[in-house]
Amino acid sequence: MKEEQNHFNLARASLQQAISWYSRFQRHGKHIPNIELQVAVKKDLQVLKSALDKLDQNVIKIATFGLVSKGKSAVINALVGQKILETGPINGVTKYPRSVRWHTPSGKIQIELIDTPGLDEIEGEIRTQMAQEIASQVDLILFVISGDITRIEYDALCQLQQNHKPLILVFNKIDLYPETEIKTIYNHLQQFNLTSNKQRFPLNISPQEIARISADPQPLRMRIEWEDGSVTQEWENPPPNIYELQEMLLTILNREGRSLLALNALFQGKKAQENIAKTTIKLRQEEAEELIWRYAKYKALIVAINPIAVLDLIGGIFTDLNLIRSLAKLYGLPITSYSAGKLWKKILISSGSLLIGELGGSLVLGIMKSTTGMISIFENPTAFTTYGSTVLTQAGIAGYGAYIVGKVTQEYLEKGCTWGDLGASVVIKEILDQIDSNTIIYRLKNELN
Ligand SMILES: Nc1nc2c(ncn2[C@@H]2O[C@H](COP(=O)(O)OP(=O)(O)O)[C@@H](O)[C@H]2O)c(=O)[nH]1
Ligand SMILES: [Mg+2]
Repeated sequence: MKEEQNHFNLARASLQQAISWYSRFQRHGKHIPNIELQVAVKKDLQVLKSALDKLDQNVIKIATFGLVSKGKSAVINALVGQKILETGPINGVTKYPRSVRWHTPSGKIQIELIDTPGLDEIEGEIRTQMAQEIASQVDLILFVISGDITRIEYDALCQLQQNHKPLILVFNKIDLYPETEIKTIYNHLQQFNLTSNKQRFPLNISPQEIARISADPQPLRMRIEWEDGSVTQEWENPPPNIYELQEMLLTILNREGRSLLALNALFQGKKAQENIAKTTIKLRQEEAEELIWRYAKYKALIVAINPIAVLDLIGGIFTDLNLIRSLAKLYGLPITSYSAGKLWKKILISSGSLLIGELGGSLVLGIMKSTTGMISIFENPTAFTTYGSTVLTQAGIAGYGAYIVGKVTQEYLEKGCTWGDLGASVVIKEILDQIDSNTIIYRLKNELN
């Protein structure tokens, strides 16, 4: 419980920090505000704010997904104990997503149940888009199947899994399929995993995440024998058998509901921030190119005019760090000077041989430059040309190095904008690292790694 509250608070702080950062008008330093950019990131900023709102409302959203007539609407009715949503055997009773409040027996958690049209009811693009949109907003997914799991359902499940939401496979209508065991469904899933081309991201559902229920059992014909010896037949509606799902949901929500909320809001916020970064980098492209070239020239110049080996190396590093900071300022993406240093190290590793060559070469050439420059020039006329060409080579490599640093910085700023202190990615990682292995979130952790 304490841990859950901590996760919740961390997520809040992280989102608040991001909102205040991206709402700040002056975050682009001295650069002229780009109106086009402000308009372009408006929607993502809104998403960021709604992630925080959702956290504050403290309502857990659960959506049903599945093919038509599997009983998605019936499952929600059974959970709330009322026939609120229309159900029916003909295709397409549920036309639009609808949501229903569920007051749980304990009353502690607020839950919103979202009913969706069947995945096979609306056509192609729109269907995928709507499903993904809902899936990206909810905290938990109930995927309803009955009879057996089909290839189409398996594919839909794989696609939903990309949202990194906990998922319960609801095997409905067990009154019609009393023989089917969880093990059977599980084995079929495994089979699909083996024969699919998605082996790199196999569907990851454990038997503990499969619930067998009958949300709206078929009426039973009852034979009634009366005292006077007469016999009549009557139809009786058995009550829903939803116990297994209810237990599963309540356990999850009590154990990790708030952590789930926190994680979800963070994922939503992370995506919005990455979008903002991407848009910013795209719309500031020209200014950035100019900046990078200017620094490349600077660096080449510093290296060329500096006769002392170690100093030109240090000068080069300074230019690189400044370039990183200037780019971060231009884009207005969060980066501290501490992370500029770390970024530089990363860049050094990632752009590998070239920069290391620059460093190594810089030292060797620099020393040659120092020795030929300081001592030999006066004694040996050919040393002068050696000095000159060494300088040119070294300056060229250094300038190109700065260019690479600039390019890689763009990439890192785009991906790394959520990796600072209290950044969404950092907090997500922290929550996942603390989570117990018996939780449903734990599965997400493996999925994300
Ligand atoms: N036998 C049986 N029928 C069910 C069960 N759950 C739902 N149904 C029926 O299946 C049909 C489709 O249900 P509905 O909830 O509208 O499916 P949806 O399209 O997935 O929302 C309806 O006629 C329901 O009465 C169940 O547990 N057992
Ligand atoms: Mg329906």
